[in-house]
Amino acid sequence: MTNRFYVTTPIYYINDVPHLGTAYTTIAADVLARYHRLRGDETRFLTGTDEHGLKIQRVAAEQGLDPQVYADGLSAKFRAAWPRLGCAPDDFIRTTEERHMRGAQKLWSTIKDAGHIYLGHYEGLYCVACEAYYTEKELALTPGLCPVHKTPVETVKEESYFFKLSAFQDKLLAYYEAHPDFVRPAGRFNEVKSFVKEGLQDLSVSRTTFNWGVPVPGDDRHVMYVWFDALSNYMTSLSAPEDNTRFWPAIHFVGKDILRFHAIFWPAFLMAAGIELPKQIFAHGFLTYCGEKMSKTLRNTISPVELAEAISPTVGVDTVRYCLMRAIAFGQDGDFAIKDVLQRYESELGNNLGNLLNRVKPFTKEVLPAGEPGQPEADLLQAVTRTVDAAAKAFDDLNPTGAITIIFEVLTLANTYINDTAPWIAHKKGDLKRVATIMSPLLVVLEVASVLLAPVMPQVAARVREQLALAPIDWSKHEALWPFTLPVRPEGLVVKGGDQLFPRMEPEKIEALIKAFSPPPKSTDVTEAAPATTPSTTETTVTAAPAEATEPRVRAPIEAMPTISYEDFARLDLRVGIVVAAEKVKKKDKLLDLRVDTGDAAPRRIVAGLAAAYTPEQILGKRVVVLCNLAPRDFGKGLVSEGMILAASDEASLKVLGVDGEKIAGAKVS
Ligand code: ME8
Repeated sequence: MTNRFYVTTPIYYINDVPHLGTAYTTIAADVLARYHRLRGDETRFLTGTDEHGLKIQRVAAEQGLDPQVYADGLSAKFRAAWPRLGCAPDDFIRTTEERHMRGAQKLWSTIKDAGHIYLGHYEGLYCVACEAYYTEKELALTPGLCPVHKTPVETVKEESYFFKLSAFQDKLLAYYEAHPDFVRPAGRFNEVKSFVKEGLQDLSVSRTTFNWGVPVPGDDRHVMYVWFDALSNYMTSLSAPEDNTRFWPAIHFVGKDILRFHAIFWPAFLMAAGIELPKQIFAHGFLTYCGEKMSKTLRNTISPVELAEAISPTVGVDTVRYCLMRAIAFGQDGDFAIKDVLQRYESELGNNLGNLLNRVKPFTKEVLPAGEPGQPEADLLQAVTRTVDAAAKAFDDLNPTGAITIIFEVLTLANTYINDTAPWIAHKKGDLKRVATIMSPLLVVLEVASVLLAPVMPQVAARVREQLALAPIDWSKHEALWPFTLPVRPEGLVVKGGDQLFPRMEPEKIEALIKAFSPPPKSTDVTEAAPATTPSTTETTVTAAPAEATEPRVRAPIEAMPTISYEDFARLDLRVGIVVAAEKVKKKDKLLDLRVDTGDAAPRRIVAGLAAAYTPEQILGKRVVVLCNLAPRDFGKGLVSEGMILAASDEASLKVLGVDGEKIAGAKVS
């Protein structure tokens, strides 16, 4: 019987572009999907975008865009980002697609026909960013504010369809009891059980206050609650365009923030519709940045593609994948730190994996008959066999961190084996048979590693295989390649060699990476720096900065402007603004189309000639100084700028003016 594996990520909200946090889930799902492909399982990996709801309708309106046009643009960014991170989903579903809307309506009708949906009224405290209601109790620690986003909740009252969630309390508890691995990790499963035991209330599953959603079948005054719509994607993707329903049930990978929706609501909907429940729901932890969840709303995100490209055009993507999977035990929280990434690049990837390949290359350029293997050779091969089994167990157990640790242990053993057997001595003596004997298990280690590491580092694995003169892995075939039987190297196959896998980084590059991907220093850093007698890091950075300009730059003569009165100056409405959205203007390569939060009811549109100096990703989230009462300027085709961002320019560059510290949007500049 064919084994099947169906893994899903959450479908991401499109209120911004993908970041390292969302990449974390997607990469984890890709790693597991690739592992199953290598096991020969029929595998399906689904991701996509969640495009309905008030949040999206509002952002689109703020940008003066039709929600569908807005959704098309943002969804395309998600679709394009994943292959650039080595991820190969089998399907990318969008909730605005016809196939999905039809599927969601079918699920609704099945549940309604079974008598589990009724019409009523709802009043509650709603967080638009979560698209969820909160009880007073849940807001006890953050009165009036969403506990996740720290933004105000709104009181919402509306006619609504309700799902009879209360009727599923006992059924859910019985199911949990019978399926002890339904939710993992176990600690989170306990939280889910406690929540259900406290009692479930019926769930409001439709909205009338906005219309950007899937119409409720038979009552188009209502659109479906975005979570009802979104959760159904895991099934709707299987029904169209072709029938893939054989893949159900799925394993859902989700962040811990949305576990309740997946472990309570979703199973209850499925029970109500008479559909088999998911195989498992795995809630992983948060990727944090300086201890805070990396999130679009908190504006502390890092672009994974930019990070990967900055590390290396060849192995940057796999370095990012490796670090995310290795550094953060799957299920726990973990902080992103560029220094940690650089350290792993050098010590684990460079000094262990890269070094092993390098050390083998000089002794394997020709085919030589090997002698009888001795104890060290036999020991190493046994360790490889154990590694193949143990890594498979770890991946089967959804523990990529464990799998990587196990695989790297055998690489360390192989490096120690080279130290102990010292092939260079035999080589110097001209004992080439001994050299070949020593090399023989090392070639097995490297070939096996090129498969075992392929789920996490597909491009690096391909490079290792190329250098070893092995055929590339064909991911499109569901071929069982996991080396439970150790490979035998064909006679006559010499090692091709090639560039270093992880070349040592120059100190300047390391410094530039640290600078680019470290959090901005807090405003207090300068005043809290070490006493003046000891040079502090802050001081070093400050004094080092002017040295960047190696040649003294000659300033053009300045033409003084006429003097103005203080009253003239006071008429300028200068404020701190935060760039909340940015994109290039088509066919105008100097312009960026920005939305800047200047403390007004809605972000203002500013069209700025900054495209040569900043990419949209670089300017996003920046605190800038905005002249807010400048007369609007029309750039044509509806492109009207409502202010000006102050920037300093000389012949060399153009830089926007920032503000020290974390001043709020709208803070007065004078
Ligand atoms: O919740 N660390 O979408 P979303 C780890 N549309 N994972 C993170 C993360 C971080 N800092 N930030 C985001 C939604 N994620 C809904 C889902 S599914 C039917 C609907 C990941 O764009 C994590 O998987 O807010 C989290 O659960 C998901 O992105 C939330 O993405």
